[in-house]
Amino acid sequence: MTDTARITGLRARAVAAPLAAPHVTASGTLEVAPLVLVDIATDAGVTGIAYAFAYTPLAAKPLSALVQTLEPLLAGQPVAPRAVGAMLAARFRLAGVQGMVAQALATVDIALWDASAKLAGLPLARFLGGQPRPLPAYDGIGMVDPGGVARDTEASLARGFRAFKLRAGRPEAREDLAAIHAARGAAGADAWVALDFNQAFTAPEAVRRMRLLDEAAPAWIEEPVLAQDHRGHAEVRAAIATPVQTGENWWGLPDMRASLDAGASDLIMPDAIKIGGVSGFLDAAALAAAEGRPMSSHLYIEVSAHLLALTPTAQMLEWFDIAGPVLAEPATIRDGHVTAPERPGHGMAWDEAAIARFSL
Ligand code: SMN
Ligand code: MG
Repeated sequence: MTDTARITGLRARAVAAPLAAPHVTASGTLEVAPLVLVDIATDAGVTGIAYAFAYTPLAAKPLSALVQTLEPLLAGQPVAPRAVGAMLAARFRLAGVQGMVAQALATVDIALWDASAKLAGLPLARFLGGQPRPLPAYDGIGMVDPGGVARDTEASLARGFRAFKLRAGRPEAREDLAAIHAARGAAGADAWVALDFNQAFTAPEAVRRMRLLDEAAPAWIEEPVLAQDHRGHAEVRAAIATPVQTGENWWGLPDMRASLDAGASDLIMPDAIKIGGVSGFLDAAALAAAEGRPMSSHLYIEVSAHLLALTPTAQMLEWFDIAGPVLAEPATIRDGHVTAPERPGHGMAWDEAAIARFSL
């Protein structure tokens, strides 16, 4: 009989990691990456870690405090992410497992999967029965003028990217069309270009704009309407040629199921934290396979690189490097692809000196 490793402590910290440049979307500009960094220590000598993106610096400290509050619930628990997740979900059922509560629980899930894989001495993808493999990745280009889009696309090409997602939703649709042409002018007429409206429009307005943008045949239009408006997504989808993409704002499997039931999208892209950590992402991958939906990732390059490697319908990995500045070995892009590292766990380790600099 083997001893089960048990949790001995948890530490959560808030940081504001710098972004290479402010990132402009149709629903606000990101100046920094507010992150909550979580360490879960075990009596087996390994520590599992995870981070969550807080989106706004206003939310970073409250989320960090919420995660820290879980420590007494976790102390003495086994390093068993699904069992611990079920216990925590039951404790928070009446409060609701959405928003910050869901983010907090997902960081615990990811840190415990990291610890489990480290205990086995395996990279997360191998621990889960798969193996790291190169995944096609795209870079994000902010909502700047066409000259800026061309410059940013060139810089991204020079770093090894071949595919690009443009933030869109400028005052006039023809300006978004000009941005697509600017990106393809830099990357080639056939370059893979997707669009993201970041929930900015009503369904009729999104359809009106896509009538013009359809002609450029983007790879997808992401979140044309409010994320939770599944019927609105379905309405847009029925009226346009471009595939509809959504999923980054689904809080767990119930939102995913509601979206699929509504016929809201052609493609899906869960966020490793909002969907419920490694456990939620694996469940989403199974559901995506059953539904025959191509699945991409949102943020969380490091964990997504392991999980998409096991996703039967994997499509694209989103490159949005929010954690690189606080990691000892940030993710890397090679020939347009990202491959999960062969280090045990998900492979992330903190750069403590950087954390001290960016601490909130
Ligand atoms: C996005 C929006 C806000 C923060 C990070 C990312 C975006 C995406 O919608 O798809 O990358
Ligand atoms: Mg998006």
